[in-house]
Amino acid sequence: MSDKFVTLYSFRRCPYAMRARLGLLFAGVKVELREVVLKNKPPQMLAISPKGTVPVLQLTDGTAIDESRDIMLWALEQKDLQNLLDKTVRAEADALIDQNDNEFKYWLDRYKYADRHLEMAQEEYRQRGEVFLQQLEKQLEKQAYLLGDKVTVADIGIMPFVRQFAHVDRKVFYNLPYPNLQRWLQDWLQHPLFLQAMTKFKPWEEGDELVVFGD
Ligand SMILES: N[C@@H](CCC(=O)N[C@@H](CS)C(=O)NCC(=O)O)C(=O)O
Repeated sequence: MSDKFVTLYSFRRCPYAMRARLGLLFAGVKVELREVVLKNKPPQMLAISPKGTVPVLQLTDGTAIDESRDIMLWALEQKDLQNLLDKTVRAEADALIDQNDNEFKYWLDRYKYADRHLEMAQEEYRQRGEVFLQQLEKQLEKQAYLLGDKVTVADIGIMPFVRQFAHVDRKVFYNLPYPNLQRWLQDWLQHPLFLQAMTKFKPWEEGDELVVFGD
């Protein structure tokens, strides 16, 4: 960790790490980025968070935040120019993210890795996941973002998981009867901060030059 920067241990393709990076970018908080290879996690990361999941944010006082949701919140609590933590919808945002993390993610994993979960057919896993997508579609029928006409923490917290679901089979996803959800996802995939969140970095090694994320 440098003296000046908070450090983010990240993995580009991980949806949890994506939401953390989006939170930092929306907040305009610059961090030192350390790209992790999951098969070879840096001991520096494991020393501060032995559970070994990404993302992990290490604050300048050494404190580690090792839940993606807490990293988004920490970032937006520093600076929230676009009011992503809008108090009027905060409880709804929390409930929707809970549902994403506790229910949708379960079916998403099984849909994505159906060959490792032979109890049900892939299509059935997809349909279970779609229950959440139908709920999102209903929200998006009446507004541009999940909880209104402005971005909230629910959008950035959930978008990476819907993206992963869509990318299991794009053809199938874009043929489902969820035009508003498809439009919402498409908009996110082209959003400048999402594109910035997906910048590629080479895996971090001790002694590397500092990589600043969020410039
Ligand atoms: N609840 C954690 C979950 C993070 C998580 O499971 N990340 C995955 C990658 S997407 C991971 O690091 N898995 C450990 C591994 O594969 O070794 C969070 O929200 O940060």
